[in-house]
Parts: sequence; structure tokens; C-alpha cells
Amino acid sequence: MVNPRLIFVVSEALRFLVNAELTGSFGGLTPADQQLKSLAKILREIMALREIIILPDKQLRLVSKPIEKVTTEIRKLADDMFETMYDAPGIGLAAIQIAQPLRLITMDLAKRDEDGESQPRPRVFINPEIVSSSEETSVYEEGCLSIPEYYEEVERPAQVRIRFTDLDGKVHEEDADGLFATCIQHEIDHLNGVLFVDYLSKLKRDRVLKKFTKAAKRAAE
Ligand code: K1U
Ligand code: ZN
Repeated sequence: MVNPRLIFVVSEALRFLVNAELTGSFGGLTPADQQLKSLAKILREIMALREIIILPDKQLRLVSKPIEKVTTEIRKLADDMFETMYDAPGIGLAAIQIAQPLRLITMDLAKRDEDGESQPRPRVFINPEIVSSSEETSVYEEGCLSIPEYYEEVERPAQVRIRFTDLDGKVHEEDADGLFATCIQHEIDHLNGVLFVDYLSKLKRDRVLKKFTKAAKRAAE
């Protein structure tokens, strides 16, 4: 039987390699660096479906870094995020939810028809910002892939104007309302280390945190 500790160490080493490649951390000066970089590239091609990190993982509280240039690596990350988001399934995903602290969001709010089928409508938001928010608010029962099977009503501005960059590096401004407004605010919160449970009463927030902390401890035993 394979030692579970060995699996953990190897998977952490692979994750480190892939992250280093994605964030451009390899110096690329020595032949060893070049070899590691090539290995990481091959591994990243294979590892399209990423693990979604779950509360109370501290990485969810990080403030993600702006993306300076839309590179092949960023496009590949967006592809992996779609694969992970559709598989979950979810309607949105922030890069930090797959342990990548970059200001990148994927979303698909396509409506399903009577047969439960829908035409995919994938959207990518790079370095998204809220330019303005309405006074009017709306309430939506939100969920979060990092807090599975927990839903609560959250009140947010009903309309927001957003600015973001697309995968071609083009900057856009757009008005959002309805579920789009709710979802983009939820995802931008992720980029700032904010979770929807932060809008709940202390009692509810503490209860959910306790539940997920216990579950994480049990899983680690
Ligand atoms: O960011 C996330 O954790 C994804 C989250 C997005 C979101 C949902 C609801 C309100 C605001 C933001 C989800 O996708 S939770 C799953 C979900 O809502 C869903 C899943 C399958 C079909 C329809 C909805
Ligand atoms: Zn979420």
C-alpha cells in the first residue's frame, strides 16, 4: 500500500511546481530551472481540474494580486477554472478558490431550459472593480463553493457598474443587475478575502465556522 503521507508530500511538491510556473517564479537561468519549468508545464497540462479550497482554509482570506499581463499561463488558469467551476457545479469562481491569489474570475449564468439544458455562456473578468453601486439593495440566497451546502440570504446593492479586462487585454465597463450583480459582488469579495458569511450575524458566522473547522479536523485525522 502507498503511504498516504508520501502521496501528500508528492502532491504538495507538484502543486508547488505548478504554482511556481504559473506565477513565473522560475528564474530560468540554470538548466535545472529550465528542466523544472518544463516538468511543471507538462504537469499543468494534465492537472486541469483543480481542488477547491474550503473554509477554514486561511488562503480564502488573502487579498489577491492584480494581473499585469494576460499571458498563456493566465488563459490556461481561466480554462482550468471553467473546468473546475462546471464540474462543481457552480455559476462563478474566483482564482483564490483554487489557491491562486490572482484577480481573476470565471462565471457562467446561462439559464437552463425545460430539459435542464443550457447553452454555455462563459465569461472571464480580469482585475474587476466596482465603479459604482446603487442605493437600492436586493436579497439573494447565496451559496459558495468554498462553503459547500450552506446557503443564506445576503443583502447587497441591486445594481453595480463594473470595470474589468478581458482575455484579449481589452478594458470594459458594464452595468450589472439581478443575479449578475449578486454574483460579481460575491466573486470580487473573494478577491479581497471576504466571504458571504461575513455579512451574516456573528452567531450564524461563528456557527458555520465551527462546523467547517470540525469537519476539517475530522478529515485530517
Ligand atoms: O464563488 C463561489 O463560491 C461560487 C458560487 C457563486 C454564487 C452563487 C450564488 C450567489 C452568489 C454567488 C456558486 O456557484 S454556489 C453554487 C450555485 O449557486 C449553483 C450551482 C449549480 C447551479 C446553480 C447554482
Ligand atoms: Zn464563493
